[in-house]
Amino acid sequence: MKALLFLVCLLFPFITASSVAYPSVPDCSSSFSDGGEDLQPLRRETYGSGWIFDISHRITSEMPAWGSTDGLGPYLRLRTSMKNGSLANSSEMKLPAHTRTHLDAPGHVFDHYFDAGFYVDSLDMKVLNGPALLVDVPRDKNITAFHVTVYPRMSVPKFCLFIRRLMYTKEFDTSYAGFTKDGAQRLVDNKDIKLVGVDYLAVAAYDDAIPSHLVFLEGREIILAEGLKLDDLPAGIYSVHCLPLRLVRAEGSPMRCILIN
Ligand SMILES: *[C@@H]1O[C@H](CO)[C@@H](O)[C@H](O)[C@H]1NC(C)=O
Ligand SMILES: *[C@@H]1O[C@H](CO)[C@@H](O)[C@H](O)[C@H]1NC(C)=O
Ligand SMILES: CC(=O)N[C@H]1CO[C@H](CO)[C@@H](O)[C@@H]1O
Repeated sequence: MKALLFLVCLLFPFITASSVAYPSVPDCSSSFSDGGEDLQPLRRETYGSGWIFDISHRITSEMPAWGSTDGLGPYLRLRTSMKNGSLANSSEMKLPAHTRTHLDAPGHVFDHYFDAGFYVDSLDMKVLNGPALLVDVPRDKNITAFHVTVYPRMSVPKFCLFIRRLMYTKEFDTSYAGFTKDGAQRLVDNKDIKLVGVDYLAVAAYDDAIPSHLVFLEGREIILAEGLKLDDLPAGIYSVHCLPLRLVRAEGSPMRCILIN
């Protein structure tokens, strides 16, 4: 067994678990109704007896998209339709690679890495699947080195949690907080942290998003997970499993992520 040590945001102790059942999902559920009254699919946020948490957001045209006031917009269309006499319904989709719950590969902010082929398909699945620590951080402050104390010999990939609920507004919110350069550097210096995840669309504040991305991705060791659905989850240790698409020539990919308690 690996020793588990902790990343602690010193000034801001862990919150206690929300009494609200995980999670609040204002943008889905009732609007879906396939088939007749008796034919209703069950859509869940947790699986098993509540020990598997779905931390990916549903993709809908209403969801916030980077820099957009109108959300993602239509992204799916039926190419063939049974109602039109085809043998099957078959849709096609068109999405930005950095849509909703997604990851950033090194080629996202380093042109020479992109040219050299550090695409999503080159990422180490071991980094995306393993022990994770979910940390609560203040929603309205950038995370600086001052806020992050990393104990040595930490051997778990890390998630940092922002409870901002911004993913539920259609309009892209430029006021979200993220890692400053020195905050990012502190995690990079730790060496054991290979996965950094946040719950809004980028790991660093809108005004100054690139420098922290550069710090995180330069070593090609850290994978950034963005747009996670972490609301109402208690801080603590989980097992994380993220599966991006095996895209060649893409510096990002939507992915499905779960946490197992
Ligand atoms: C069905 O066919 C009509 C007429 O060709 C077309 O306008 C419509 O877009 C088609 N719908 C789908 C879902 O394929
Ligand atoms: C976070 O940092 C950015 C870039 O320096 C700055 O524009 C923003 O106001 C900061 N946000 C907060 C909440 O301090
Ligand atoms: C399963 C599925 O997507 N069914 C769709 C097939 O296409 C018709 C339109 O022709 C839709 O109404 C169905 O929802």
